[in-house]
Amino acid sequence: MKFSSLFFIALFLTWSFNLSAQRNIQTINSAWEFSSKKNDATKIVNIPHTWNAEDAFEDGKDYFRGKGTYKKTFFVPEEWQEKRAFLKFEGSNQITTVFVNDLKVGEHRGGYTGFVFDISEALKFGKENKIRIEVNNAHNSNIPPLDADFNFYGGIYRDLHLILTNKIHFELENEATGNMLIKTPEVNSENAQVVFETKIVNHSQKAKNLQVRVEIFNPEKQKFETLSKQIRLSQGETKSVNFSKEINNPELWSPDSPSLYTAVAQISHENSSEILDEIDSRFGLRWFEVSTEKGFVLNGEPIKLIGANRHQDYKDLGNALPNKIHRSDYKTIKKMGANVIRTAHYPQDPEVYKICDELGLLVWTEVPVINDVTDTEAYHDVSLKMQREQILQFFNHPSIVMWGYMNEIFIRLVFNNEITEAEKEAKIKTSVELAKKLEKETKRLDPHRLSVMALHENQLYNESGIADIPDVIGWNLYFGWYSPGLESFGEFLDRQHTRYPNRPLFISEYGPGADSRLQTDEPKPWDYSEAYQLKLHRSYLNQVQARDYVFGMTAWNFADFGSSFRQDSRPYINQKGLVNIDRSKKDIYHYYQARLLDEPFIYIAGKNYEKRYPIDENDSIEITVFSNADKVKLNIGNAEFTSEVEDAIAIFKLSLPTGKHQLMATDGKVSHSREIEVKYRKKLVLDIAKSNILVNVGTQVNFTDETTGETWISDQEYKEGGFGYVGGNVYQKNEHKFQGTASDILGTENDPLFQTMREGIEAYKFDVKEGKYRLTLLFAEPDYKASEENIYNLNESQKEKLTGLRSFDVRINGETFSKNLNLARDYGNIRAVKISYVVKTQNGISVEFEENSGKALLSGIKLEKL
Ligand code: GCB
Repeated sequence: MKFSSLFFIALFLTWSFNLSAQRNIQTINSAWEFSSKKNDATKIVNIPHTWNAEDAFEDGKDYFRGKGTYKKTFFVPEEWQEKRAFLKFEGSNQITTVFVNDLKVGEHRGGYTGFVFDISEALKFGKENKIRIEVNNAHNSNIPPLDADFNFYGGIYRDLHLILTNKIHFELENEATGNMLIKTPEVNSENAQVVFETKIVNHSQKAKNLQVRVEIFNPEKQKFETLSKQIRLSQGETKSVNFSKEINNPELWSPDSPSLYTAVAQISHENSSEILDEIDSRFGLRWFEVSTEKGFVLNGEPIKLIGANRHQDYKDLGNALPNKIHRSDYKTIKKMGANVIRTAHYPQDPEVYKICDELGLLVWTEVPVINDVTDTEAYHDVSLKMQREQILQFFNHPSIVMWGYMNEIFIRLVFNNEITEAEKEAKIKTSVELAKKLEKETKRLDPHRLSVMALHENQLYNESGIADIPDVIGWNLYFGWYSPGLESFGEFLDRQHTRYPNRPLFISEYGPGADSRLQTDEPKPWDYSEAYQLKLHRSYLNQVQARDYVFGMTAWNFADFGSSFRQDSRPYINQKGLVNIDRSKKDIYHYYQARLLDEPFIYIAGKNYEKRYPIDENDSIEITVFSNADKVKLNIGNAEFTSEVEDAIAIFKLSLPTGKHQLMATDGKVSHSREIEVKYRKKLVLDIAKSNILVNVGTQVNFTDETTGETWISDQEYKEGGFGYVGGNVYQKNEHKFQGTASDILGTENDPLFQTMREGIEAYKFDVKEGKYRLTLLFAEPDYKASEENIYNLNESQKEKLTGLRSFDVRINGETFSKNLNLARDYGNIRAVKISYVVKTQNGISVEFEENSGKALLSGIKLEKL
């Protein structure tokens, strides 16, 4: 069959609905014809879909933000004349316009909430029909988010459903998207007051006498109540029908016991058993309050909230995730011992709130009003609409305890040097006004939950009064990362508490970037090592545990996520995750398990730190064990060691011979094993025939290449009989960062290896024996400002002029191997450069760097015996 006819079949859809009286819901995710302005070639895609899954991670800060079009043709049977048809989107970023047979049936602004369009009037019965959906993710100053540290992936990235109902049905449109609202205004351990609010639409040509029922099922799925009302609906009328019920001895919902009730609402004709429409929803019964004295109190019990934030993207998928991944993420979070989650920075997939209800995870959910506000009515209105949609769509979930509406809203303002005082005042004014409107709307819709916003470390939030608007505030605090000093964290909190003694505080974000490829025993801020991540999280956990007025904390972030402008050790990825973007776990995830789980837990840290390179046999190796016991044992062969546990950490300092060792840690109830391999640095030059020497020059961190499995060990100063650098300094681009350059190094996946370097280096020496060797030097020019294209477009004489920039000779054992090496001129700036030299020596290798202009530098060095 030719492709064109296959194509036609793929897109020609006959909806095989069973035309029973009740509503019929089905996904229409498969085989849409997709085209976009970026790439004119049409292709067939399945929803969930984003067009930015790849380009948001490619070189350069931009990814396509514009219009994408989805098309499909389908046959609508005659019988549908008796029905109403709706399209229900769970989320599509960010302006979505739907046409049926070229008639516009609706437009929705905002990328993170659901919406429903009634397409009934646009259908042609007994004929083919066309749907065209245009989605646009271009920057729009009237739609939040204006700016944020994550990718605004475009597309219909959540499920799309077609819903067919009887002409008499529960309302689907408007922000509540078909849910009956279930309110629990009063709950205590004896009684729960529950209100069920529905809206019924009569789209038929006649007035109708109807019966509306709500059946209630307990968490054991037994029906224990049927509430019922008779109503009369005239033609075209929509009517609210509410029920209330007092439930005695309620089975309360909590993280330990997430009991869920179910309500099923039905419409039938008066005196008829035939059901015209049916909807259902789960709900939970719980109450809570928060104060500085008691912290967060759920069902009368204080509970310190500890958990994480979570973004909705994933390796290679962008934000177009199957529900399975949404569910498994939250299971992983629960298994960490967390009891709270912040769905930063936007409402997430409906599946997310379902799983949080089921697992028992408390939720702070928020709308994406981030970093900046536009002072227009349109921007304010969309923000308010988003909050309405979020609240009404997710109202029934007992897991949700906080409705958020702003994140770091003054951050752009604070860092903008060009803004005038008057502009600044105007920004503050419009932000405060919007916050007041959002607060009012939040409370109007739901007076029983807490309202919240997240602030960055700046007093403007207090001074402007914005921090006093919501019930509670969250601070996003990055002491020990963006600002110096881990202890400054607690000091900051204490100052806040002294000034605002009645304000319960939440730490909505904290954490450093960490890369599983980078390991060290001497962690420092900005080295991206897992050890520094452990150090920071340990300290923050201790400091929060010591302060009752802090009612909770959520780590930034559960998983690494895409952010196209970031230039960290993995470019385009924010690496503050407790797990990687593919959800493989970093050590820190297991540390939280040891801190938070009640059941016995033990874990030998260092999943990516199995090779250890101490200096010599007198130098001990540090083995870190995470455990929630008081004491743990570590067995290596026949030897057994015991250590006390502090802050869920036991440290064993051991001297082990060269070679592989099986470690087994136990607390007597559970155990964990790991193999490590020890190689002493002093022996490396003697053993060069057996294994190469690879050094990550300019840093105290070991780097493991994920492709080759090779470890580039931390750098060291030369000492006789060994190897190491002579002269120079650790390169530091930004005085705040203690080492390296924060740039995407072109032409390599091993950015950290090239990002750190030694500048002004005089020599690198290896005291190896006579023989033939391959010596590989790694460089990257970190400074040169001209763009790469410029360099390639220059003619020879123009290039010659650039020799004034950094240039040096590489001499090996006195012989010049590279003359006038000018990395910018010859390769381009910020590009990985690798040069291998074959070297014959009688005794030792000494690589000397002779500067012609600027300072010499070196990123890495590898020596192999040939
Ligand atoms: C923040 C923001 C968050 C960023 C994070 C970071 O304060 O709220 O969106 O991703 O810092 O990693 O810089």
